[in-house]
Amino acid sequence: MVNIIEGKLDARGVRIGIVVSRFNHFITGKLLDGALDGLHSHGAADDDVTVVHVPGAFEIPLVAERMASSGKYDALVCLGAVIRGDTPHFEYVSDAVTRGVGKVVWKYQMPISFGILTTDNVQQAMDRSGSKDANKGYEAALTAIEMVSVLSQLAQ
Ligand code: INI
Repeated sequence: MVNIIEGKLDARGVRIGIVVSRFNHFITGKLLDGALDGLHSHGAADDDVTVVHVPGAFEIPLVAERMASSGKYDALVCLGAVIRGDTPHFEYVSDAVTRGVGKVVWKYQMPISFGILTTDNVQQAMDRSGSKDANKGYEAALTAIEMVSVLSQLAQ
């Protein structure tokens, strides 16, 4: 018989930290709404959810690192929107935040979902910050819940 481990989408009792950047807030606010919707609709209690606002996506990894090291969270959800402009700044910010969040995942071996949009234009970002499944924040929240469940089953 094959052993199958699958994550359950049950956020009851799961302590979640959200780091969300303000840059492009008309998008990141919607990602945050989507993430909170995803958590609430899967049983998360308000008291178990902490939201930290940071200026831009570049600042996300440092705060994620602090939250991870605190031991107060079972998973983190990182939300941001890096939208391509006319300068290479986009490449530097998106590269730094991707690598930075990845390092925190490996250092603390904890589920940290990547709800940071890196898009070529505003329209692409809007298309990914709609409701439910069309919202990468919602998706990132569900990923975090699922990964907490997968890792806890692997630890048994
Ligand atoms: N920050 C973003 O979150 N998204 C962007 O699109 C962006 N662009 O394009 O510049 C951006 N820049 C700010 C950056 O994240 C830092 O906050 C800033 O460089 C100060 O450290």
